[in-house]
Amino acid sequence: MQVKILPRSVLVGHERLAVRAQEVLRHNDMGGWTRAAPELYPHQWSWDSAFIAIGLAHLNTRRAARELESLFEHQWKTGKVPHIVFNPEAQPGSYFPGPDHWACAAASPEAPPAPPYTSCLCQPPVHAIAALRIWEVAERNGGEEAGAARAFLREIYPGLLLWHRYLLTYRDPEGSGLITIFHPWESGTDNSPRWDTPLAAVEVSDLAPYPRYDLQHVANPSQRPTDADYDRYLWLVKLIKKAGCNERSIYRTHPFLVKDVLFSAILVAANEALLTIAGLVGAQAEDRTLIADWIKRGRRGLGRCRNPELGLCLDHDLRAGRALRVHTVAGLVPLVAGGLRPWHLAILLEALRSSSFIGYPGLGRPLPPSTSPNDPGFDPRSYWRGPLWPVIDWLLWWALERAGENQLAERLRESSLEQIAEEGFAEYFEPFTGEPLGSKEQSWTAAVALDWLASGPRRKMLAA
Ligand code: 2M8
Repeated sequence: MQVKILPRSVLVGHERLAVRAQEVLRHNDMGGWTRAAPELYPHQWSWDSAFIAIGLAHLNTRRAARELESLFEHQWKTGKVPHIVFNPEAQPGSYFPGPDHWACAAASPEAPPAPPYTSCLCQPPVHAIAALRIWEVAERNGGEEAGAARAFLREIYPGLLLWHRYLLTYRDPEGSGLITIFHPWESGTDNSPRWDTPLAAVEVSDLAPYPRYDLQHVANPSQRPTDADYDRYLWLVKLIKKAGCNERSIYRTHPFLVKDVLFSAILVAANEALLTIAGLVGAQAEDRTLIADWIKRGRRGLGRCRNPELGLCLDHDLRAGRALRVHTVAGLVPLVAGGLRPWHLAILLEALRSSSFIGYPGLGRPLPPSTSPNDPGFDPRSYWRGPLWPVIDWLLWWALERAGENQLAERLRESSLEQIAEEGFAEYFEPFTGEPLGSKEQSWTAAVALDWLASGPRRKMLAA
C-alpha cells in the first residue's frame, strides 16, 4: 500500500526523520514544557510552545496539552500570554535579557506570581490553532486519547478566550481588527526589514552596557541581529518597563507602535480555531457571536492593508501614520487568515509563486525566503532578513491546504522535509545553498517536521 505512493527509500528516510525529530524534542523537554533550543534559547517561548504542541500531538496527547497548559499557567491577569517564561534552572549567562532584567514585570499588578519570571511582551497567538490540532489528531486516533483531548479543550478554552480578548482590546483600542506590537520581539520576526523604518526613528540614550550571550551560540555573529538593533531592542524594553508594562501608558508614549499583519492574520486563523473549540466545549452563544465578530473584524482590517501594486499586505506604522513598504513573506499572510475571495487568493498565489518569492532564480528549493531577494533589506544569512524558516513554511502550507491549493501545499511540505532531512533541525536555512544557520536542534523545526510527516499523502493513503 505505502509503496504505491512513495518509494521505499523515501519512506525509510521519513521514518528516520521522525525518530530524529522526536529525539530533538525529547532532548529539549523540561518535564511539562520544552526549551526553544538547548543553548541559544533555554527558556519557554510562547509561539514556539504552540508549534511544539502541534508536533507533540502526534506523540502523546497529554504531553502536547501540557505544553500549552504550562504556558497558560503564566498568563497575565489582563489575558496576555507572555512571550517568555524563564527557566529558573537555566545557566546564568546563557540568555540575555534574562529573568533579572525582566523581574520588573513581576512588580506589575497584572503579572502572575513569580518566580518563574516572565517577560512582559507577547508573541503571535498560534495557541488556539495548536489546541485544536491536538484534538484533531487525538480524534483520529480515537479511544482514551480523544477523551483526554476533549477534557483539555474544556480546560484551556477560558484562557484562550481571555488571551484573544486581551489582543482585541488592549492591542487594538482602535477596533481595527489589527494588532499593535510594542517591540519587534513581539512580531517573532525580530530583525525583519519590516521594522527598519520604525526602529530607525527610535532614539536611544543612556543605555547601560549589556552582554550579547546570543553570539556565543551561532557560528557567525552576522546570523544574528546587529548591536545597533540590540541597542534599540533594549531601549524599547527600558521604556516599556518605565511605563509599568501598562498598555495604556505605552500607547500614549512609546516610540514603536506598529500594526503587525502577520500577527493579525494568525489571530484571525486562531479565532477560527477558537470558534470550533467553543462549539466543541459547548460555550455560550455570546462567546460564539463575539469570536465570529472578531474574525470579520480581522479580515476587514487585513483587507485594508492590501497594497495593490505589490500584491501584498503591509504593516502600518502608527507613529508615522504610514504603511511599511517592504517585500517580506509577512505580506502573504491573508492566506493564513483565510476567507478569501477567489480573485484575492489568485493574487496572493501569484505573489508566492513569483520571482519575488519561490520563483526567484537560483533558490535551492521552491520555498519562500523570509524577505524577498528583491527587497533592499534582503540578506540570505541574517536571521529574519532572508533565510528560510520552517515554521513560516508550515503556516503557509497549512493555509494553502485550507484554501484547497493542495498541489502547491504539497510542494512546500516535501521541499521543507527534504531540506530538514538533509541539513538537520536548524533554526533557519540559507535560501540558495540550504546551509543550516542559527541554533541547532531547534524544537519548533522538529515539531513542524513531525506534523508534516504525519500529514502527507502517505498518511491520507493509510487512513483511506
Ligand atoms: C527569536 O527571538 C528571541 C527573542 O524573543 C531572540 O532572538 O532572542 C525569534 O526567532 C522568535 O520568533 C522565537 O520565538 C525565539 C525563540 O525561538 O527566538
